[in-house]
Amino acid sequence: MARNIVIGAAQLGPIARDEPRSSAIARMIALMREASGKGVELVVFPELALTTFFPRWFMADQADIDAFFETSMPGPETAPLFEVAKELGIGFYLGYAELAEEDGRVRHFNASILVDKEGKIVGKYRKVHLPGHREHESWRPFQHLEKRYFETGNLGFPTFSAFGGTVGMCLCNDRRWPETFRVMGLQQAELVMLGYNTPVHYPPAPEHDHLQDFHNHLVMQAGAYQNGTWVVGVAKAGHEEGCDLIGGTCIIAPTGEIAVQCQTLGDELIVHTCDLDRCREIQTNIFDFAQHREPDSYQLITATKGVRKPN
Ligand code: CDT
Repeated sequence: MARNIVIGAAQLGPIARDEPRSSAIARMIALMREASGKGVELVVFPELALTTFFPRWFMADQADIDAFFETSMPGPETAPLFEVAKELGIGFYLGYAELAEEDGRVRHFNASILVDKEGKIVGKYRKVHLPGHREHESWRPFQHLEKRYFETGNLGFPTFSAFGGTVGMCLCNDRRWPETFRVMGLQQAELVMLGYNTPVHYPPAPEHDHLQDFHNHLVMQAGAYQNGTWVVGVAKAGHEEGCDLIGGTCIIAPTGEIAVQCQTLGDELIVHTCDLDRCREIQTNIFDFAQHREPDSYQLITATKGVRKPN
């Protein structure tokens, strides 16, 4: 018997620096209504979906930075997204910049939430792998200041029981690290959702620019197959404030095959019926962890951050 869930991957085109959250949310609501008409139960939106990708600018004034963050979720501006989702009986994944008061201080995270069909937050994730740099680097055509504006996520990679299965989340650069998927795989993930903002141009190694789409799918397909899980990767795409972002939003089966993929670099919804029971095809065979993993031989993975000298 199948354990089907109809999933929508809702790619967003560019969001301008001066585009208000109300506009981005109206675009997301339009995609959500389209998804509802197609029987979707869960919609996945991109990373930092409420604003432009602000780490591309150096900002000295903390107030200017904080203007891109949410202090509550839902807040006054995001409430309509929750209300429409509840009205339609659709769950969603949303990436956003989170400003939290924790341990007696203000914290900044690149976060995502999972919201159930009743509009209740049932899962939260804070980005672990923050790419880019900390200081202003004037030689770059645009900055990538995630290391400056965010703290490393402090929630690990949890999985949650939701939507009739076991689901996990990550964000953008996390997808490039096999550890991300494996930690969730070890918690029986059947679906991993992730949003991304990936520039076509990578200033430190421009000779790889033509490989951005390839690397995007390569890592997500590998993560899906090696852990026998569905992966839904959703882009903020297109020409945003002078910077080209890749598209390639897709839904990947536990076999590593792309089931469906966006065709544009704008707002676009793709839909697929994902049978969570298909995870067993991989998880009880080639990647039956209990039978075939050899963790004693992997200790270096958690024992060191960088490389060590060869023997
Ligand atoms: N948002 C994000 O993590 N983007 C990075 C860009 C490359 S590193 C500067 C990514 O891994 O796609």
